[in-house]
Amino acid sequence: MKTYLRNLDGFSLVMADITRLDVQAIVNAANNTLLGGGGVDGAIHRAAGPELLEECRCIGGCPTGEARITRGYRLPAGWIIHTVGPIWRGGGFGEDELLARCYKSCFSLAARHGIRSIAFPAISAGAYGFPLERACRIALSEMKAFLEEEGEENGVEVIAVCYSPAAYQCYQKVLSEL
Ligand code: AR6
Repeated sequence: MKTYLRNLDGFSLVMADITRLDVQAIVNAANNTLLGGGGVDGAIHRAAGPELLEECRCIGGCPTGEARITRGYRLPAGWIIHTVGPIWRGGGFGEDELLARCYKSCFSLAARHGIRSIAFPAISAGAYGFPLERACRIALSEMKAFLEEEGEENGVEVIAVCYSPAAYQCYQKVLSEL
C-alpha cells in the first residue's frame, strides 16, 4: 500500500515491514545502548544478523536525538541509521524537540553518506510511548522540510513506514492537513 504526496516529490507513505524494504538506508528506532531491543530494533537486528550487533558494540551508544550509521549486513538496505527517540514523559521534557532532532540527525548522516533513499519507522511511537498523532506530525513536518530544502533537488526519496493500519490512517490524516 503506497501513497504519494502530490506536492512533495520524493515522498511516499507505505505500510510494510521496514526490514524488507529495498532502499539505501532504513532508520532504526533504537535505545541509548544501540545493543538491540524489541519492536523495530529487534526486527532489524534479527534480519540483519549478528554482525550488526558486533558493529554496534564498537560504536559505544548514542545520546537521545542523535544518530549513528552502520552497514545493513543481511538486509536489502545497505545502511542502517540508528537513532534514539525520546521516551514520552508527558510532553514537558523537550520530547517534541528531541524527536524532531532525531529526524534531522538521520537526514544529515544520510546526506554525508550520499544516501538517496531513506525509510523511517514511527520513531518513539511504540515502546517509548509518544502519542502517535503527535509523533506523526513531527515526523511528517521534518520530512517535508527536508524535501523542500534539499531533498527534491538532490533526488532523495523519503519513505514513511507504518506497521499497522491505525498508524497508516494517522499518517494519511496528518498528510491531508499538511
Ligand atoms: N517495520 C516497521 N515499523 C515497525 C516494525 C517493523 N518491522 N516493528 C515495529 N514497528 P518501537 P520506540 C513500529 O517500539 O517507540 C526498542 O526496544 C511500531 O509499530 O519499535 O522508538 C528499542 O530498543 C511503532 O509504530 O520504537 C528501544 O528500547 C514504531 O515502529 C525502544 O523499543 C516504533 O516502535 C524504542 O521505542
